[in-house]
Amino acid sequence: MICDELNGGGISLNKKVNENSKDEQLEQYRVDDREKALTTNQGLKVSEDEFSLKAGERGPTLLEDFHFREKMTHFDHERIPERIVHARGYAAHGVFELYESLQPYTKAKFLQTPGEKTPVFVRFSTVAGSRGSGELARDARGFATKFYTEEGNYDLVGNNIPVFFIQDAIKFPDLIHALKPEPHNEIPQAATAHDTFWDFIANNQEAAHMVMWAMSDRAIPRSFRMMEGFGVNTFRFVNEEGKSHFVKFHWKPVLGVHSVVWDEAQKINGKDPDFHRRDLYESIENGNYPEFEFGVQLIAEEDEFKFDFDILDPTKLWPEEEVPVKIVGKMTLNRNVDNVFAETEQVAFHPGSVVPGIDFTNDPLLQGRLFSYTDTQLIRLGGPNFHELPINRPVCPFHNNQRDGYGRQTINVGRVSYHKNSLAGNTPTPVSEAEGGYAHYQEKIDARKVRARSESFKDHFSQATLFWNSMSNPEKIHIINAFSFELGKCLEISVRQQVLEMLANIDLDLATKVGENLGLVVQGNNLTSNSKSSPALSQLNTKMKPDTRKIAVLVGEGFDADLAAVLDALKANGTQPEVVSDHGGAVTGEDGSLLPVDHTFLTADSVLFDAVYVVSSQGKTSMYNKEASYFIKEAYEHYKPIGASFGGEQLIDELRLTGQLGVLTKETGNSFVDSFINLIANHRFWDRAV
Ligand code: HDE
Repeated sequence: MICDELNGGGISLNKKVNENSKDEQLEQYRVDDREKALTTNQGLKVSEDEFSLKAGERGPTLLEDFHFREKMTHFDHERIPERIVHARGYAAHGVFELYESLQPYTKAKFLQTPGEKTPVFVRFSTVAGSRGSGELARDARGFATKFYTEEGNYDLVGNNIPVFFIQDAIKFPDLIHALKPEPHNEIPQAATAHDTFWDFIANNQEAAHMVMWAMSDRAIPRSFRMMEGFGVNTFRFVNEEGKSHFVKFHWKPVLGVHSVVWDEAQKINGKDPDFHRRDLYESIENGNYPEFEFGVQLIAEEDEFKFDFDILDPTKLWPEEEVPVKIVGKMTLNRNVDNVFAETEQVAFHPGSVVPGIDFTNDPLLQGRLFSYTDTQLIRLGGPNFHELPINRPVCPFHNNQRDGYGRQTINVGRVSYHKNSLAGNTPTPVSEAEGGYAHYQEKIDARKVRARSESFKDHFSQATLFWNSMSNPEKIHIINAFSFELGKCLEISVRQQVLEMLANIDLDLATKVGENLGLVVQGNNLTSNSKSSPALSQLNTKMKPDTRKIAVLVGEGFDADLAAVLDALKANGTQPEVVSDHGGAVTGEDGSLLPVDHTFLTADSVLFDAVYVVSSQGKTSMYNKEASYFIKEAYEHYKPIGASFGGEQLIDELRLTGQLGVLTKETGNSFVDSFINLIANHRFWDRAV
């Protein structure tokens, strides 16, 4: 489609929408202040910016100092309300490319032609914490994508967990009140480990399934680049013939789904609370563009009732083994934002921003979301014109009779701002469905108005059990430990006991083990008898790749001259070795060569790396050995791969780690690199005795 008009800062004239369209549009708003004269906002050149205007050098500041007043007033108003949920987020630009046409299922233009590219903007987030909170909180992650299509913006506002806590949007304020820090003391920040959250869960057992995910490794991702995304709600595709399919959306990370361990997560929150945003930012700056494949699960309308769960229930997933995920495209994030406030903070997503061919279902959570998102932007972004902010503007023209409001930028010319009219030839005018006008799917509804929940939504445990059954042994241990940690932080024994009884409805063994850790006895029985499992749910079945993994290379003075070749080989295999030593600057090799030091033991920590490589050094101090030993032992306890060569084996031996699972000491040269890369690709060695 050709965008044939310039629309209030829209894209250039007569230009087809392509992967660069959004960037070109944003370019019109970029301002580079470097090497310019300082002015006020009125454009007046300023001669002095150090001192306010005073009555005498030691006298009071004068009201007439308009420069001081403007500067200070602007500063005083620089903050806007943070998002009530998903406040802590980070975003990037990218492109979505379609592999396979979805034309049989949807008429959405950006999903028709293989090879078609659409600009996207993606914001990842945690849910519970405020804007400055640590990023390794145990929490779901938001995964919101804005597609700037030729038919308008399409927002896929998802999470990294495929189900949700509640079935009806009316309970969302209750859930979030329980989840957020407790109101009497505002503790704890960005954590579910407190009484009100677990009290809510135990008394609203539709949350059983989601809480299993939230206590699993999924809630502590290694990277935004290594987590799945899910649309969660059931949407509807409608094709050119008007035929409809139910659809669930998926993002699958090309690097696989990987997590850190809980002890590590807590330490990272202290050592580097920006760990996830730094990872995303640096990956893009280094050209390691994060990639996610796009998939859809489709159910024909006539098959709506063929499943042993209600396909509109947002606490249920569609097992991939029953309804395969059809991979049809890929998104690549390739550009960091220029300004976090202007883009990441001001972006406004809305699951109701759809294009022709994508429609809603009666999923009662989705129905409520359709109201909430615009409403929240009105307070957060200060009025009804947030669609005019550069990051939110569609790349195609938009015309209607909406006018005025705070911060209006468009100058709508002419005197007609109403429909119908004769003075402007009855324009802007609605267009037919055939011409691209959005027409809602004509679903037949024949019902009474009731405040009720469908009987088909009342099984809260079968899929919670399915999830549990699908976990590998280490994943089960992590879940048991997570429940034990969270409930252990609850002050009310009654809350702990109630959750334990809920767990007994999912799996008696799970409940018993958590009970043992808490010193409590399970009273109830296992309600469910679901023995099904879904291999797709276990992270042990994910893709294993060494790409972009960070290796801490522990080096002291006097290292072997052949080390450089090993580091090059590790880089050639896609990993990122970074040198850590006991001092900054550079370390000197036995042949006099210099190796720049990236971090010292003061500024780096094993929790910030995926693997450790230990190299000998003749000039090691006892302090070096102490620091390196701590580093290695901690990495070992977090199940990470460890390699040693050029005499580094000695320290590994002293730590009694030689021969342990995932510890490589016996090989050298290319064989060492190959074996070490395999260990790194393995991510963690869960079966290691710690
Ligand atoms: Fe949201 N959600 N949500 N949510 N949500 C918001 O909108 C809401 C839900 C999700 O990076 C808010 O702009 C209700 C499910 C993401 O800017 C708010 C319900 C899923 C983001 C809101 C849900 C999400 C939000 C707060 C239950 C996964 C961050 C700020 C009916 C599919 C988007 C904002 C960004 C943000 C409401 C449930 C994902 C208050 C009422 C399920 C990724 O409107």
